[in-house]
Amino acid sequence: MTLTSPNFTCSPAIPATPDPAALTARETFLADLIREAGALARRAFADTSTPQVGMKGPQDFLTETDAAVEDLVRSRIQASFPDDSFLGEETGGVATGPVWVVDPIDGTANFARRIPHYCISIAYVADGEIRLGAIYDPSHDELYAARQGRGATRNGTPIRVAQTTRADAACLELGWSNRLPNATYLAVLTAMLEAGANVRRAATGALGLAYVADGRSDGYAELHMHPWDCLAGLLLVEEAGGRVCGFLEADGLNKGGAVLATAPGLAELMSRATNVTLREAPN
Ligand code: LIP
Repeated sequence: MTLTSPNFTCSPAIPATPDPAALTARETFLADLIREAGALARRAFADTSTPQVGMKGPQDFLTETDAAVEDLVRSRIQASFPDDSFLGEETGGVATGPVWVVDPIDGTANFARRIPHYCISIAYVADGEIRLGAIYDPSHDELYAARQGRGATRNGTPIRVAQTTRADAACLELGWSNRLPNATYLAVLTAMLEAGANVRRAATGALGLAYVADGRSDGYAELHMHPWDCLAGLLLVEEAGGRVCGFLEADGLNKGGAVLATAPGLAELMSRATNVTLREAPN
């Protein structure tokens, strides 16, 4: 089975390491942008008129708000950083050189059923590295942010992954979709449960990853995710002291791929249960 994400192409990354000032400008811009986009999503969520919900495929929902948020984010980025590329879940794009990778509403299935557990996820990738990541939960006004090498925060307060080491005290999250056979996910779920862990699924992988970074969850795994679902969250977890898989190294920007992010004390359990290799822990 070849798993490729639709509607965008990716050419070899053009090495481009933004200078610190250019990255700081994007970091500040991103915090303001994701809150503006979150306010749009929150207004739409509060609108009790019948939401327009379409289906992109089995169990793959699309709301008017997904499209509206992506349009807003794309237009703001193109106005402020016209030389950067854009790659969005709903309108695609070309991931060459420095690129913004955007999920306008992650947790669309929740949003469509008026479950207040969804977020906006935006990452900035340059020179083959995730440089910036932001995940905003409009329902709780929680903004998760990270810059490569400078830690992770929630609403400006530094966050760290959990110190959990015992499987029978662990709470993990497993995501799934119909891009892989059910048996594949059931094998992982069985391994986690038999190890003694508790397992959740909340239908927004980005928030699931943010919660690992924040110590609210001990690990997140999903055996195929699109780049817009996971890049911001992977940076958050690594910057908060967690262990993550090498998503970009496995050509995830072009093909998507397996995602694993975990508290350090559960790294071996999670890697064994999912058969996903983790990046070496930083010194
Ligand atoms: C969601 C992902 C989640 C996956 C869901 C869905 P969306 O993204 O964040 O990891 O398990 O099936 O794909 O579609 O809500 O943006």
